[in-house]
Amino acid sequence: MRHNTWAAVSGALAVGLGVIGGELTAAALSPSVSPVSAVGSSVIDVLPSAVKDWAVEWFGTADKTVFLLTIAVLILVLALAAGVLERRRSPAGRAVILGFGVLGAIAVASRPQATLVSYAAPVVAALVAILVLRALIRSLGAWTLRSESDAGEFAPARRRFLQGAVGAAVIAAATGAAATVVRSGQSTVTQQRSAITLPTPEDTTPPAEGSFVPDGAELDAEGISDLVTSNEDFYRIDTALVVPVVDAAKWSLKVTGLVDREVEITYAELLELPLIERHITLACVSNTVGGDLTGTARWLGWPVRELLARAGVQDGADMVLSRSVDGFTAGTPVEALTDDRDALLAIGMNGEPLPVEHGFPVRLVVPGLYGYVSATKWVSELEVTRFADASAYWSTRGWSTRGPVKTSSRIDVPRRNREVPAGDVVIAGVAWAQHTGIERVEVRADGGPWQQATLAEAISADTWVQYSATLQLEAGSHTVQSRAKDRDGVLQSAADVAPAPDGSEGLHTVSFTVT
Ligand SMILES: Nc1nc2c(c(=O)[nH]1)N[C@H]1C(S)=C(S)[C@@H](COP(=O)(O)O)O[C@H]1N2
Ligand SMILES: [Mo]
Repeated sequence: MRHNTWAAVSGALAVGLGVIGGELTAAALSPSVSPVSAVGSSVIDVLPSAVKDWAVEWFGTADKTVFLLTIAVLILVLALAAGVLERRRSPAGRAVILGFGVLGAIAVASRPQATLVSYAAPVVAALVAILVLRALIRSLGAWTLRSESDAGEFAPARRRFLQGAVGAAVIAAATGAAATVVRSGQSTVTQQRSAITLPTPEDTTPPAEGSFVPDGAELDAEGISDLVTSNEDFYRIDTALVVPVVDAAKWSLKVTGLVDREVEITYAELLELPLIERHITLACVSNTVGGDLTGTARWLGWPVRELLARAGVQDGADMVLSRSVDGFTAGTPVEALTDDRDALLAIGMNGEPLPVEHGFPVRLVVPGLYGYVSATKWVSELEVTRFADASAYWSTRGWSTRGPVKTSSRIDVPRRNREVPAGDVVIAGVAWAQHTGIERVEVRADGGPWQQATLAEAISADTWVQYSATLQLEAGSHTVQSRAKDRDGVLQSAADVAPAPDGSEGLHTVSFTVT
């Protein structure tokens, strides 16, 4: 192999060892802020305002694996370059690595969870990478020199370099494996979560005399969305590259800002309070018409208004800026958290403690508002403030400050491009207008007259409702649409509107073949 190739390999080995050293240091000292996750999260935070269209897509479909792979490839390319640079123009390669160490430290500094010990990880990473690179490139230099001056003499120098390189690779593999084991050992929060016994709610969703779901809330239409979405199937949207790991025993929520007195509540205190359980349909503002970024769960929690009442919201405050441990913020109208709609500080989802990726130990759930302005997961602070004085995460990135959910309906069956037998064709799906409720749903085929669908019983105004209709369709291709009307008499918008900046509009349109 050419010497430049070996120099590049040296760069990759050095940076690889450095990254592993940094991740191990972070695992030991500061688990929630590793250099790699900090760099990734910083890139996510910085990019959207710079590349707006791209941000819109990122917001909708957070493809974290592709993103992490891209970062890994970028690091690899730079590591290879650093190796070659170090061989040709020492210490330029080490300077590149030092530069990356500094960037890593800046990224760590930008993380809200960072403490002083968090900086140990980028320092260790840079130090290890620099020392290994220098050692390998020196030994490569000795071999190169010999091979140029005396072909017979270069065997020992070559052997020494190869031993060093193989040694580094073996150490990288071993520590990499060790790091994986350490990381999986950090599942203490997962264990803690499964050990929690949720209290019995004082009150459940009306009209729940002994049952959460009224008779007739579920229609018998094959392929229709489950009325209650399972935790496994529930959509997930957040900016967290690595799911925040929050120890419930150490968790607390502070109420600050324009309040008569700051109050703080712990998880143990929350468990002792009279909790209520509500079915609430959550929706993401990025959901496209007919999309699947919406779901209904049974949430167990304490009404946010009770906590705000303890603190005493001062006159003039109109917004609560909820903050997550990972820095995400949402700006919610005070009114939505204090009126009768039962906005919750949720600790349970469908009978289980909140899943880690859905906000364990505590999150907000507010009926009627899109998640980005209300549903803060891993919530740690409620700052009572004014819309005029504060902006939330997505509001500074081109999304609307206010985010009421728009009335919408979705066709679940028939699926797009399916073949269905001629005759009675069942059109079924779900419709939602959180906090207002659905009055009726209509469907039509091929632009014909609207026909009223059968509406199931609603659990509450805050949940979606199943509907179904039977149309007579002849063989051939057909297109069906649905539209909902809310209980204020407002019809679902038929305009073709994209999700940004305040939610999609339009009629879900599904084409299929009748045979
Ligand atoms: N900490 C945190 N909370 C967050 C977000 C986030 O990025 N970080 N995303 C919000 C958005 S945009 C939505 S739609 C909901 C989604 O909640 P889910 O992932 O439990 O479905 O969470 C909200 N809460
Ligand atoms: Mo969202």
